[in-house]
Amino acid sequence: MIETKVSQGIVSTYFDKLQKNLELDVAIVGGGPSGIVAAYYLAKAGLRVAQFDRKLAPGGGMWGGAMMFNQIVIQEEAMDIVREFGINYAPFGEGLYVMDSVESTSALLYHAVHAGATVFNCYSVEDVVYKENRVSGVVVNWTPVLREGLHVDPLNILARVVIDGTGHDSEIAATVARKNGARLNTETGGVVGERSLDVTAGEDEVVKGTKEIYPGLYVCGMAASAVSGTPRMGPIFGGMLMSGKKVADEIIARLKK
Ligand code: 48F
Repeated sequence: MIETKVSQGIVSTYFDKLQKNLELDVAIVGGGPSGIVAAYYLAKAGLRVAQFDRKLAPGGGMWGGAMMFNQIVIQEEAMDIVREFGINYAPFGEGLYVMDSVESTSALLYHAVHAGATVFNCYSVEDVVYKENRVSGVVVNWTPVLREGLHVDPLNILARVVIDGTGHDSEIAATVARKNGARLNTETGGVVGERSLDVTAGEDEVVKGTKEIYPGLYVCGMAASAVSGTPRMGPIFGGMLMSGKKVADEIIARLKK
């Protein structure tokens, strides 16, 4: 019967997909622009990568441009990445380019999945797997389960490295520090906290702050900014794309040795 065939198609292939992703090279927490760019380059390099986002529609803060004016701005230094994803753009002077935020976000997501990354939406990462003083995976649960406060245990997924791409709250780095008394590779040993807005410094420093901050745990995007205490930069997205590419390049160099 067609009705059950439809259900079978979904259930059997979904559980195949989940099972294939229980042991990963890279688990990316958060589906914002930095994490999606990282997913794309990691998958393109042939690594097993999955990305988990608690929302129904991953994409983080990129869909809405600024104040829901759905345009974004990107500077010259990041334009190679924009071209790699085939996004339309228009020059706006002073080395800046504008593009449609909906086209940009959907292009990032499309290319990441097409390159071989698996995106699990509606998944919240509530903890990490922490063994022998290193981060070794993620602990996931359905977002609606957590929102409802239901008493349901999560599932565990192992990964050789984990990327915290959770944005302004740097949730994973904060969890690792808080729960395990872990000393992060930052000035204070903890999450320093993002500073107020400075576009130039923010864009530059977010890329510098993109690194391994604890054995097995990397940060990218606004999570990198929050962890290292660098300024926010507002709705210019080049730093997010470059941060995603940098974290991917570092991990590829390490895991492909
Ligand atoms: O914040 P977000 O867009 O990440 P980003 O890559 O980009 C930041 C920019 O959008 C913007 C900015 C730059 O100019 O300031 O804000 O740093 O997206 C983070 C994603 O992570 C998900 C969340 O739903 C969002 O889509 N997320 C956060 N915590 C968790 C999570 C979690 N614990 N588990 C799963 N997903």
